[in-house]
Amino acid sequence: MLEGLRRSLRSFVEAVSVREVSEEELEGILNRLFFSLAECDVAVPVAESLVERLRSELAGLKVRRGTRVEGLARAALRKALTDLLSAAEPVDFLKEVAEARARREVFKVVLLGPNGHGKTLTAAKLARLLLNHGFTVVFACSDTFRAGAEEQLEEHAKRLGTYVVKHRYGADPAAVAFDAVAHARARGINAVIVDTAGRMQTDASLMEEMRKIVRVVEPHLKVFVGDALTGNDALDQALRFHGAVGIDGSVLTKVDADAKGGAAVSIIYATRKPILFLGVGQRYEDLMPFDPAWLIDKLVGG
Ligand SMILES: Nc1nc2c(ncn2[C@@H]2O[C@H](COP(=O)(O)OP(=O)(O)O)[C@@H](O)[C@H]2O)c(=O)[nH]1
Ligand SMILES: [Mg+2]
Repeated sequence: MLEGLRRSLRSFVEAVSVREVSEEELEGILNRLFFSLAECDVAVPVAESLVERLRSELAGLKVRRGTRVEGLARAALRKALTDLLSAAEPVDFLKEVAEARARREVFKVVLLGPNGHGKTLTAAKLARLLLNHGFTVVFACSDTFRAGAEEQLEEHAKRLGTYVVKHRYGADPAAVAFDAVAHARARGINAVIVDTAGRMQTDASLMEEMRKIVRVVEPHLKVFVGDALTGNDALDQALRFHGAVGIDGSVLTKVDADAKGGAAVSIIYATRKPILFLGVGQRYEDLMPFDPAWLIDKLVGG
């Protein structure tokens, strides 16, 4: 997990620490850092911003050899990453669900994102988490487009001991979501998780469909689900969905298989919205609450 990014940050720290470097050499080192960040799926504007911050922290400082410099370089990196990642206000998912329950509201979360990025499995993982914390949950199968979508969600529901509200294939996804909310209200169910489609004949009709679901359901959270393995594509898609409906945060999936690690930093920086969870495997419990401090520790070390 995240080895690539960790490695490129570590070689930066080493390059400035092993011996005294001139301003020119520092430029070369920062250049190399920029390219290795880009190779690790850190989006270009994010890599630029990180390098810029490091340049201003480290320039002027007569960079000398030894552990002191290593400490300074690490501190500069930590500071730069903290600035980047604090662009987003954190969201406490379980707390928000608990607060909705206290207000006697059904908590509504809509999962959005491209096909195959992990929406349906994430829906099941979120349900597992809520059930473990004593909430009741129902799914809305608002992917009425892809063959097998209902069966997939029903299989999860069966294993979790919960229920799927669904219509026929080709039905209006917003109507399904609306019915699920009504179903939850009528039965005192705490939360509705709306699973949506990722592919349509045209992009415009998919975005129109998402906007309609959001209009009808008025969700507490609109969560983009993006696959870390797709790197910069996940970032572009996050911005696309954010532009269409205004997301509240993201779940980054398949982080267990992601050797590069740049997608998380890029998505937070570009959307200015937090990552709520990381998907770190195919089991229901493979959902990790995301904490920027954890990421920074993992990337920069102590
Ligand atoms: N390794 C791993 N696989 C995942 C993760 N999340 C989803 N997947 C897999 O990715 C594939 C697509 O997931 P799915 O939920 O059907 O995507 P959807 O089309 O967005 O609903 C499935 O094979 C999932 O098991 C994850 O965090 N780690
Ligand atoms: Mg799906």
